[in-house]
Amino acid sequence: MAFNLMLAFVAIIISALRTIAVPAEYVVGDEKGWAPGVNYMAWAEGKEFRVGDTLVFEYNLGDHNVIEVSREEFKACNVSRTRTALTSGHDAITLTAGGKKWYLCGKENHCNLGQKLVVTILPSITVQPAQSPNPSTPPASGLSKKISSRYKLLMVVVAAMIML
Ligand SMILES: [Cu+2]
Repeated sequence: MAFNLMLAFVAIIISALRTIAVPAEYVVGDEKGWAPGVNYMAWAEGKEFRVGDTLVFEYNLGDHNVIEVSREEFKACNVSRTRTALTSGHDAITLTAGGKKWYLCGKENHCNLGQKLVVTILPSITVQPAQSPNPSTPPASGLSKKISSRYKLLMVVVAAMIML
């Protein structure tokens, strides 16, 4: 009895863990890094940035910097307020909220040369594991996915309480 419960508990935990998305780390520009003349629009296209993910800006110390700016400043390549620049050469920014974020390099005319990045950050969500091959199972809608992962979490809690 206890063993069966334990097996069920382990199965539920594994199942629940599979629904949790692992945060991703993106090196901005990949091997080109953070530099003028790189098309960061193209780089960002098709990527899904989510809350919890990290952007890493790689560049030679002193050559560039990273400033988070407003949409207007981004468009104009003109930092109109006093803002703190990141200058380490390996600037990691963890995305903590959904929505748009704008970054540019504040050195010389680098922004005008394309050293600017806008990202759209999606909420961190749990991702359902691959559909079971069972054809009788209809594809779950977004809502039922949420309910089912909540249900799994509830089951984990219940199972833990029973075991304690
Ligand atoms: Cu620069």
